Amino acid sequence: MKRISRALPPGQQLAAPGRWPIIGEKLPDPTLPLDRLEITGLVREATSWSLSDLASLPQQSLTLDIHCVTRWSMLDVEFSGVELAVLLELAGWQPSARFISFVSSSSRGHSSSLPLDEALSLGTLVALGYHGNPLPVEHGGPIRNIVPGRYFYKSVKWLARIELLAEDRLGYWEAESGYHNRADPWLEQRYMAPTIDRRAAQRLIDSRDFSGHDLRSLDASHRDMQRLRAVGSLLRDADFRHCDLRRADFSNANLSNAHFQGADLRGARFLGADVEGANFSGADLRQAEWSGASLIGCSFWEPAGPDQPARYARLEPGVAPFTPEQLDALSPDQLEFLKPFL
Ligand SMILES: Nc1nc2c(c(=O)[nH]1)N[C@H]1C(S)=C(S)[C@@H](COP(=O)(O)O)O[C@H]1N2
Ligand SMILES: [Mo]
Repeated sequence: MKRISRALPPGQQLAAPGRWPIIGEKLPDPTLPLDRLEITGLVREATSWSLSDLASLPQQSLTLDIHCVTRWSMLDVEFSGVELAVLLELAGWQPSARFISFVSSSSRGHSSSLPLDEALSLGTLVALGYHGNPLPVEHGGPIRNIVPGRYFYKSVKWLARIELLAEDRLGYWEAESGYHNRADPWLEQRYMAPTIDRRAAQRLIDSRDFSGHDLRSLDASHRDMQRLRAVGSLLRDADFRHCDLRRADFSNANLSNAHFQGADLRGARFLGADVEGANFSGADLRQAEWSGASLIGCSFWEPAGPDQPARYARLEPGVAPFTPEQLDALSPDQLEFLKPFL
């Protein structure tokens, strides 16, 4: 049995015990088969494996830590299956193959890629089992690749095809959402640089209307943006530290991993927003509205760091802004902090 496990990488926190969050697509495309794996591209011969073919190959078990880019981690998770190296050995690859793409049976053709040598040296597993049971479909079963040492978005659910390529082909999150293509959690490679130049960003900040824009990794820190309209905006990783955002409307926005430390968010609206992994430490959240918002991996306080004291969000005692389901998604120490307010 192999074991790959360490302490938590920077900016990660433990998920609620016993609750493995479901991130991204919830289910595969119902019209596509789930019990076959193709290996194609720059191989000696394209091969196709059924689930039982895979199960009859030597099974390797692997215990590792899951680190999701939205800041939750799970330690000591055990997967079992066939090592990628074994499958590729059987398929044989051409010398021109330098990248590997893992393609899912999903309606959006979800995929993720890695340099081939990296996929092999990291010990990528084509997993069929999870703690001794078949991998459940909501977590990518029956066949999923597992890439140790990378954010979990490199581990594709409902793996249907492995393709060897001469040039890299960005995966779904990497191309659509600016997730970092290297994805090393120890280097916090979460996102690529912003999509928008400084001048265009300044114009939007001045207009206080972000509605419908893609402003990933925008730097808007220390701005006065009271009543900002950001309905439906894409603001992953955006920096709103110490902003005045009183009565801003972030309804249905994607704010995963957004930074709100020290922001004034009194009366702000986050209805139906995705705030997974967002940081609200030290923010003033009185009268903010959260119904339907997804809070997996969110922070409302953070401990003291080398150059800053501990910071706590400000909430009204006795006013419970979150539902029990929303609280379920929080890490135990975040929940502990919120308890007196609920
Ligand atoms: N097909 C598919 N695979 C996927 C995703 C997805 O949306 N679709 N999301 C990725 C991301 S971002 C993460 S964190 C993990 C989540 O796996 P889980 O839902 O089993 O926790 O799956 C990865 N693989
Ligand atoms: Mo993720």
